[in-house]
Amino acid sequence: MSKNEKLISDILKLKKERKAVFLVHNYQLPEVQDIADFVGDSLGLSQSAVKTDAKVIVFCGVHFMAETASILCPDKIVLLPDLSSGCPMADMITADSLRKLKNLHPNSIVVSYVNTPAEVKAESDYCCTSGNAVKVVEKLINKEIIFVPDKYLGSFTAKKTGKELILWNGYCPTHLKILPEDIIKLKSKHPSAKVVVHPECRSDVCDMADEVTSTEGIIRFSKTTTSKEIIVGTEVGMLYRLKKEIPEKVFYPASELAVCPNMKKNTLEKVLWALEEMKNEIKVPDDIREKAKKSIDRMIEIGR
Ligand code: CIZ
Ligand code: SF4
Repeated sequence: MSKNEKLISDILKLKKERKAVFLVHNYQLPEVQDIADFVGDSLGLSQSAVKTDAKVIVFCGVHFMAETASILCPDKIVLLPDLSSGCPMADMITADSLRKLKNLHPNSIVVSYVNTPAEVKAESDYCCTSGNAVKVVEKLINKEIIFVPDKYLGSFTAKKTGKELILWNGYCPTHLKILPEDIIKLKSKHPSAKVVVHPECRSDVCDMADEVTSTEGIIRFSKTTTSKEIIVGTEVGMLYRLKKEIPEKVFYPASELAVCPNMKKNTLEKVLWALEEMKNEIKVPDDIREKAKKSIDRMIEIGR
């Protein structure tokens, strides 16, 4: 038995004993994606968690995603295998700084991207994902709309909806590694390839794409496009799932440098240790949870 096979067999045995479910984000390591019950985006994963009767959720993703699972599943124990796996973009905004911004715009309404700490969601009117930001903002009739923290998703959403948004200077350091020249180079090498990128990419990169969409949107686009070759502008972990689910097509990462170090911290060993010791629990306190849940519920309501 190889080292990984032994680890996986130990993990699966404990998983059964603990009545756990494994939720794994699209950007996680291949071997971690392979043990998942569900692979997907942060909101989709949390919503699938609501539907299971598992007692324990092992969330292989970053901190704000485990918090979102805790907000939607308060009766379940949510474990994050590596507690230090945060999201630098989510940490670019705090509840305090958002309150200050709201004070400057007393008539505004706040939309926060799911990549935010729970305290920020609690200060927000609406939550949104990269997949539904346009739909959420379109629905709002307010004159002043604050959008935090991603200025690139915010700019993309402003352009698509034709609305002016009050933006925050947040960004994803990983997606910023993807440059226009990377797309130009790949397009000249593979002229019939389509380009799909995540809206966390720079605006000039988004402008060059055939489609700008969330990770789940990238899966859908890749399945439905008639093109056999696809250039993918997002975190490189995405390529593993794309190749696995759509083996008949060829995928090129827009940049090999687009690696999110935090997403790679949840290793198989850490999944095992978290389950063995039932440690690294993420629990959002009730007062914050209730307020944060309202912003998520309003978003889900718009999606219906
Ligand atoms: O919400 C998520 O899972 C993120 C951060 C990316 C995406 O577009 O799915
Ligand atoms: Fe945060 Fe970017 Fe990593 Fe996603 S890829 S978790 S937005 S740093």
